[in-house]
Amino acid sequence: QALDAFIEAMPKVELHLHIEGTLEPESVFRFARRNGLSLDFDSVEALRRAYEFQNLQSFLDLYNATMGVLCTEEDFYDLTWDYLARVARQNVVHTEIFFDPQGHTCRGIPFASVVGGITRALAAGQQRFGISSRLILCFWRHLSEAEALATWEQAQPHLGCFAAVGLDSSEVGNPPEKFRRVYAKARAAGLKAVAHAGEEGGPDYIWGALDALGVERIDHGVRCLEDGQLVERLVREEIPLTVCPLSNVRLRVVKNLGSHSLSRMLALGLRVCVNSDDPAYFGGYITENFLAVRKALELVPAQVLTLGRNAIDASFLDADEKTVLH
Ligand code: ES4
Ligand code: ZN
Repeated sequence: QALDAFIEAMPKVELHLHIEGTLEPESVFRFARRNGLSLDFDSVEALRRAYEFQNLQSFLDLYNATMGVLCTEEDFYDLTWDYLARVARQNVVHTEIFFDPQGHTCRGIPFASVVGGITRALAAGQQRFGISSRLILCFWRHLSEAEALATWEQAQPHLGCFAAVGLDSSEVGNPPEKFRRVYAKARAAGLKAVAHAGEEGGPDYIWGALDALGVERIDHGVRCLEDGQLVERLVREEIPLTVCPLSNVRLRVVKNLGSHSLSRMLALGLRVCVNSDDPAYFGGYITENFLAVRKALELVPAQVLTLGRNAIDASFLDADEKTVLH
């Protein structure tokens, strides 16, 4: 397939990537060993076999547990560096990275160690690989508004490190409206806003993210198709949707890739792009996601180009930086 060679060579922009979701089983063991922690798994193979999920929650249970091996600033540096070194080989030129501070501060890890390790690696990755980046602070939506507000306070000395705030973890039962106030504070401080919505939750969660949180992008958003008026608005307002095809299959948001609505969303004029979400857990980084949808949905070159360009346009890069990538 000539298009596959094009996909591999294409300079790519990633907009939906949880840095803790790049924790490969080998690294779980490496970090556990150097931090003197014991694991519930006997081997790398046993851990990898546990990467089999029924739904979002069964994934989050494992993800929230394995990130417990990340303890020191050096761990966060190495995690981020390993990710950048890997995707440099996939021709990723710009990446916007989520992190979950509450997954670490709840274990007594200083906020500054997390942010320091990640941002030092991002700066080194820019130097070494020429990969530009933005960092997005995510609130865990299964925790309370008070805990999100406390996290926002802890973030104050580091606001210059963040391009945006985001919202992730268990969607259903934790609607966007719960975080209206903390998002208002973040936007008042000059940050942009994104939120996971319409992955397991219905169209109401997407309406809520737009209206209560003022987001500029929707992460996932695949369930927007259940609401014609919502689709019309997303098209009219050119709201980007950061779709994650392999994630949707592995978390059983869709039955299989062949029934994924990505090409239908493109045809409707939605600003969709292809992303990897938690690549260590879902079987692929951005190139594998592109190759899998190319094959399953029989994408043509124009569709691949649109997906790649949508990501450039939807990024938080400056207008002149976008022009260079186009
Ligand atoms: C996530 Cl796929 C997904 N959905 C919601 N929250 C998340 N955190 C990490 N991956
Ligand atoms: Zn995600």
